[in-house]
Amino acid sequence: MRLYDCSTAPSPRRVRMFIAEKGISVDTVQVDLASGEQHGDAFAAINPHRTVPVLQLDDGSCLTTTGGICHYLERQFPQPPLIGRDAAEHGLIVDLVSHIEQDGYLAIAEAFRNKARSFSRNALTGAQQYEQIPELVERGRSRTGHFFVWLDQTLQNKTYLAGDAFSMADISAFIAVEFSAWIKVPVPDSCSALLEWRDRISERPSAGA
Ligand SMILES: N[C@@H](CCC(=O)N[C@@H](CS)C(=O)NCC(=O)O)C(=O)O
Repeated sequence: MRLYDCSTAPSPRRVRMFIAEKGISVDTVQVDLASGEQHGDAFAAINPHRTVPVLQLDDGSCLTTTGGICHYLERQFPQPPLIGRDAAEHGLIVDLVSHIEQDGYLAIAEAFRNKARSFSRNALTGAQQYEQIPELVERGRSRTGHFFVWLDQTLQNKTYLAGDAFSMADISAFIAVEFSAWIKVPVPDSCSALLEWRDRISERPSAGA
């Protein structure tokens, strides 16, 4: 197996943290997103969507989303379980991750990619070029604030997002909260459950992966 990674980007960091929690090691190849390596022919042949992370399996086939990669690793390395210990918990974690991606990552990316000069013709990832829409910057920032409130409410009286067990939902949300620093939207002091949870997750060795 080989992980196509970018040490500075949030999505591959989710996979690195997942791998660290599993206690396994995977060879990695750095893809230089800043210089546009993802758009070169060599990487486009590996992932036509031109994003990282990508997990290349031993037979040469490639998984090209964080979700696909983490679900594959969960099947291959079931311990410790990170996507649920039973059917109900599995469904809950998949639900949570879906909301975190829609309302967290996409909101932050909307604010970031529609502002940063380096993305002036690449407001969305992938082969097609899309111009920035400046109005989406404020909308993304506002959505990020609502995302924090939702996380805070979800964490009331809980150690982890899905309950008493650490999971892929915590990994996904923790890195989304870290990603929000890129748009300088801080977690408000009123979100005390979220702030306490963030401190708890940041103490895990995998948080530095
Ligand atoms: N849906 C993909 C999204 C991955 C993604 O957006 N990755 C970003 C880095 S965090 C990327 O590769 N960006 C390439 C670019 O900006 O051109 C996943 O879940 O893995």
